[in-house]
Amino acid sequence: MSGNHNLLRRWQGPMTRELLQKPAAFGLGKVPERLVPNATTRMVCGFCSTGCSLDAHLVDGHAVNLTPTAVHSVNLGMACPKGWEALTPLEAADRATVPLLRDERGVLRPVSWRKAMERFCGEFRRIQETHGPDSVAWLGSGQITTEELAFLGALGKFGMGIRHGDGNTRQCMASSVVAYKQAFGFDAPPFTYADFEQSDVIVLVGSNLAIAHPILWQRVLRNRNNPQIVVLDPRTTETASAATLHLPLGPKSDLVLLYSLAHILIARDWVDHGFISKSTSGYDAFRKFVAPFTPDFAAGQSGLKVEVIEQLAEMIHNGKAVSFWWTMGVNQGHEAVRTAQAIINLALMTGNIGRPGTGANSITGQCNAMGSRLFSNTTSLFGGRDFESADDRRAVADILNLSVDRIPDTNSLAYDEIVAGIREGRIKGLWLVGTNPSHSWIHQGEFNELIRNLEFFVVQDMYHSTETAQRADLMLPAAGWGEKEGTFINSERRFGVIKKVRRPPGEAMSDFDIFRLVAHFWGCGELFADWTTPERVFQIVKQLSAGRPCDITGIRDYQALDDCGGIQWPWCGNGGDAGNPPTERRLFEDGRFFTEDQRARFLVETPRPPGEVPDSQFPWILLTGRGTSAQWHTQSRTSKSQILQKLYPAGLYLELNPEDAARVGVGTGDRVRITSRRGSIHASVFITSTVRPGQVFLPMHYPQVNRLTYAEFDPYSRQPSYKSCAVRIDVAN
Ligand SMILES: Nc1nc2c(c(=O)[nH]1)N[C@H]1C(S)=C(S)[C@@H](COP(=O)(O)OP(=O)(O)OC[C@H]3O[C@@H](n4cnc5c(=O)[nH]c(N)nc54)[C@H](O)[C@@H]3O)O[C@H]1N2
Ligand SMILES: Nc1nc2c(c(=O)[nH]1)N[C@H]1C(S)=C(S)[C@@H](COP(=O)(O)OP(=O)(O)OC[C@H]3O[C@@H](n4cnc5c(=O)[nH]c(N)nc54)[C@H](O)[C@@H]3O)O[C@H]1N2
Ligand code: SF4
Ligand SMILES: [Mo]
Repeated sequence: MSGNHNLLRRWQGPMTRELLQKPAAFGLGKVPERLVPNATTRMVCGFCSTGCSLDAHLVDGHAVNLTPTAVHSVNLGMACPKGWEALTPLEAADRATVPLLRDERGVLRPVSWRKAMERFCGEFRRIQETHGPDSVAWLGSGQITTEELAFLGALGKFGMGIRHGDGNTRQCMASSVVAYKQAFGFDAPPFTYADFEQSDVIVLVGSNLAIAHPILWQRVLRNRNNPQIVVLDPRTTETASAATLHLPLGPKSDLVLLYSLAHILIARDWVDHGFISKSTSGYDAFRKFVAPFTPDFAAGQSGLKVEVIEQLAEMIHNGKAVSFWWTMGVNQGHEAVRTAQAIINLALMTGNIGRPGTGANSITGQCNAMGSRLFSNTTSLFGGRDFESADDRRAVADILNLSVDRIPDTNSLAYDEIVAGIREGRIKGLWLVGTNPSHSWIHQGEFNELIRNLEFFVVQDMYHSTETAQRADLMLPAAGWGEKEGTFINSERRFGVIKKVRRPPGEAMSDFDIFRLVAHFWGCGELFADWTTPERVFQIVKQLSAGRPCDITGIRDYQALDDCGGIQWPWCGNGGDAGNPPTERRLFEDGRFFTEDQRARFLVETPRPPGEVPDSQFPWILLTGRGTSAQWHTQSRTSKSQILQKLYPAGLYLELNPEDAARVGVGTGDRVRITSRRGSIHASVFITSTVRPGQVFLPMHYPQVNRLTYAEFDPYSRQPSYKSCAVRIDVAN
């Protein structure tokens, strides 16, 4: 900390001092300095979407330690290593403590907040005036709070006139969003975590739950029905090894396999006719469509045995409560939306939805991906509304008390289209908040080339050292989880609060306060006169949710969230009296969906191969994903804990099957070069039969991995297909 204070003294220009001492002069009002005073306070974790509750233990408002909350319906007293170590990354030496601006010599140098803001707003305005209002864009993050996402979305679109805003949830959840919207009429994951314990058949598709959602895996292990646990994953993951049935299907053969399961269920009349006729539409067309997808055909396409496919169909039929879960093995694919819908189709046709232990359930990734999906004002207008609907625009304008022509009447470009806009010279200014695409974006080499063409590139992050921050023209120092207030929405639709239990280092400010500052310097501060504290904005978010499927008007305030251990949407209270909601709720118990006719839709499309498949030059399929439960994404946070460091390999490793290792002539620990059409990287070999011959696996946490990936996108969700490209392996010399 003392280093930060020195920096503060050294670099605090008079304007910055003025900002910190007289915030009102900057439209900031009183900077909320609400460090929680009591000895222990409760907050949700800031890594994954499980949303575990953690108790921070405080001395003079400063968290000195934390433990998982003993009694809480989400994590039942447990936390994974990241949760236990959540405070440590806040103390890292590479925290950004002052704004940094690139000087004429190309060096990032500390500047005052006033200078930073003048430059940011000046450059973005200049670009808009020269190249048109749509020549600047922003990308947000599922790791900032709902209130911050709402602020960024309102400021960007209504205040600054920026039409194109997207976020890192595109890399992650977009396919689920579109699949649900089309099938259910709203982006509505139906489950509650108790479903993991109440199923007798649990089908996990492209999910490595034991690593990526370790506490949800613990919930599976608590299931007393002696459940069948089925894993569909090309690799024998930690989750697959613990399953009762593992189907190591060929990469990207899910769609054919899922259609053939439907084929078998129909052929044997193992379907719920009552549910289908009462609650769904499109079944007849669906039945005809899946007729050619025989088990033989699926076996040929997926490399699985016919008997295994039939065995799974039988399990689904025999199960009393069957739940289907999916994650990135589905969402990150070239036909991801249809694959997710093929899972939804199975749940619908067997009536496995709306009852305990059932559901077509997409598990979310980041702690607040759900907040981003509903309230970031990027792909959908606030509250899951439609930018293209005049009624929806009018409703939002009325709630926010702004002129309706401030609301764009067309949708934003998707992330990859913003990148394409940079390529084509249409986008000249980019503002990133809480995401690190120089590491995480698909075909990273191209992205890193392209951002050099930007006229002004702003990165707002907790650390000045990220691959992306190092490339910025302006770096804005942000407070992180634990240093600010707000809400996250977890995978089961539960709102939970985060709290300020640490002071941000140096001059770093919460994203919320940075947005207030931007509004002031842009000259649209009056639009946000009411947006003074996160809790005030929570009340605005409540209004934006009113009458929507995600209605939360019954949640009184943050205190109510604390008292109830979080509250799932929807919650509009009981007849005006907010009351206490039940601790667990699932959607669609009445068999009615959010579509116009209240029926869920069967949706299908002919499967097709991915854009890049192995050939003689690049004979292996490269799979990527999470490596360990101690590593988070691009490692800006998890690499800062010495405890977590001990739980994962320091350098990049390639998982290679023994047969393939013999073919290449390498053993465990040897160095290899992995080459795709886009780049070449080095890794050490880890020989393991968890990957099949012809397939290799690289964990995404190491910065070089996305040099190899092939930029292909689902046509409906525009989500990148991170999980399949063709590579060659050579002995490194
Ligand atoms: N420890 C840790 N936990 C995390 C994260 C983290 O970085 N670290 N990130 C969080 C986020 S944002 C997300 S989105 C989730 C991701 O959670 P998961 O999706 O569970 O994690 P992944 O490892 O990306 O992918 C899951 C599996 O998909 C498999 N797969 C690859 N191709 C296919 C295919 O064609 N079909 C099928 N069926 N499977 C395939 C891979 O082999 C992999 O085992 O994790 C969250 N939790
Ligand atoms: N090859 C491959 N690539 C992948 C994937 C894969 O499976 N394979 N998975 C994809 C998926 S699912 C995801 S979600 C993405 C994740 O990709 P990213 O979003 O790029 O990953 P993170 O490392 O989580 O980046 C978050 C950044 O925000 C910063 N940060 C954290 N908290 C705050 C805050 O409160 N405010 C601000 N301003 N900054 C903050 C962190 O320091 C970090 O730099 O990666 C994708 N990339
Ligand atoms: S499982 Fe997810 S929410 Fe729970 S402690 Fe680990 S990272 Fe945090
Ligand atoms: Mo994700």
